[in-house]
Amino acid sequence: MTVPPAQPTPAGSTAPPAGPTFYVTTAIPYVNGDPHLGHALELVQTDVLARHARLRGRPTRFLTGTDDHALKNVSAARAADREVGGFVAERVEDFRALRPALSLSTDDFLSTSSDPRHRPGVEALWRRCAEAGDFYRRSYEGLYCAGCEQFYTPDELDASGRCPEHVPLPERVVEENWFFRLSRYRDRIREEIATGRVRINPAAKRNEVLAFIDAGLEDFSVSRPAARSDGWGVPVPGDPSQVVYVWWDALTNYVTALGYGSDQADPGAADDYRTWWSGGNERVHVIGKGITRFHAVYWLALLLSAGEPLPTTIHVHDYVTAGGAKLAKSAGTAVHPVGLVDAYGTDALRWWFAREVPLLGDAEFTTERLVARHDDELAHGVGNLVNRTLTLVHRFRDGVVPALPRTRASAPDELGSAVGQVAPAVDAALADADLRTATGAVWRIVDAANRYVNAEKPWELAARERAGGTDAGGRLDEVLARLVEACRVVAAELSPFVPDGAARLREQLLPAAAAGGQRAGDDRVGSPDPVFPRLG
Ligand code: MET
Repeated sequence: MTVPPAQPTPAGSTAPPAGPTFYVTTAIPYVNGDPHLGHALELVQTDVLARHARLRGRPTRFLTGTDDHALKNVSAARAADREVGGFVAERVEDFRALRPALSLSTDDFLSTSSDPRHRPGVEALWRRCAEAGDFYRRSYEGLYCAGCEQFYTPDELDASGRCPEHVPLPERVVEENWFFRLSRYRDRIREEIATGRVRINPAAKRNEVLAFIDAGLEDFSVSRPAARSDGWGVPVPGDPSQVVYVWWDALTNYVTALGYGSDQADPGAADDYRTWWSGGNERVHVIGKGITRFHAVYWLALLLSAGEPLPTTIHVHDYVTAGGAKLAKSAGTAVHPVGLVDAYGTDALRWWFAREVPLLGDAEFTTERLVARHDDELAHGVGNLVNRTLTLVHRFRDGVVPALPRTRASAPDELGSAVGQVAPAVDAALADADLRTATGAVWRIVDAANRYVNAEKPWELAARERAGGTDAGGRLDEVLARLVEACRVVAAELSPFVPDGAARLREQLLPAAAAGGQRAGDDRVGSPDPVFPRLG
């Protein structure tokens, strides 16, 4: 369990006391293909939410992992002529490696095939639903899309018989499966979503889910014959001829990582589960649009059946595209995030996600846009502001930051309001996972501070001070103090988005604090060094 103490913000104020806990998760990718930019987008978005919550002093836990028991992982292993366990274990490492590459602050990583916490939790949840009388066995014939790991009805497929996401045609499968009585939960699921107790964000996605529910919910198949997967998967409790359907298995990761099921007699008893998956605490999933129904409908149904709390928020993002195609291995357009980080750096990639991916609608990735965003906003905008500020403090005050004047004009000027409003604006935007609007609020400070320097002309104030002009020195103190404060607030508020660059900014802006201790009355800044060297 990770509960960091409340951090004082670099601007000097202490964060508010810890409120409810904040548990945030990504979807767990299948490991049949390479990690792509779509995975990186979701990991970075989730990391921003986690880092922001910690910055505000909230007890936070961030989980990601891998979805190992998919049939398509089995097929990929067969195609590579490999034994599935070894193949999957190797592939999992490629996903784990995204943590350092993307500077993620994950607290936990769960691989569903190898993590000992997982299987007991899957079994416990299954037993709970069985006790609720929600399973029955029947034979079933349907069209199965291996890419989605899902059965489709003919009317859900397009004229050529394809699912919305994949090129290969679904396959006709006839088999005996365990079914889950989803239809029983329709009204309760609808109610939870319509009232916002389970918030689906953005609202357009909530409306899609409600329309899907209103079209009727049919019971769905939750197991597969073990023979079809060479026995790969979690055996159905009490029926080893079947393995648990991979979506059931995968969704459960959100609670098995908290120890759900570690005590089979009392599955919800684990400390982590009680801390992070209970009562008024926040339980937040970040997912892509293609899997909304699994999270917003099936997952809620399983939890309702087992009598467990529901997630509080499901943030749904659209896709990153390259050349107009969704970035997925099956569509043949994967762009490897680690390769991009090697070429352009983590800050640049994270900043592109924050600035160019809208809340609704797909975002087309190009390296030109990535370079332009980085150079215009980080290298030029933030970099120049900090560089100018530090240079002025060194030239005119030997690197010592003057104290901020105690009294300020009652109506804040442009810079004052940009600084004063940034935290609530970022909080409100990130409550909607709206990274663009949040970074826009930070950007307002950068803009206002650059205008402030140009308007106040500190070099002229310094010349007047040297010539003995009354009050020029006091005014110069105030200008420099306010600029340093603005830069420190920018560095703090940027830290969820570009943590590496923000840490380097902090070293220059608050060297003593960054090195572990600052004495009262000794407020110095470090030397300016380009924090975001230009890429273009
Ligand atoms: N493996 C799934 C996918 O990539 C996500 C599972 S999230 C519980 O679509």
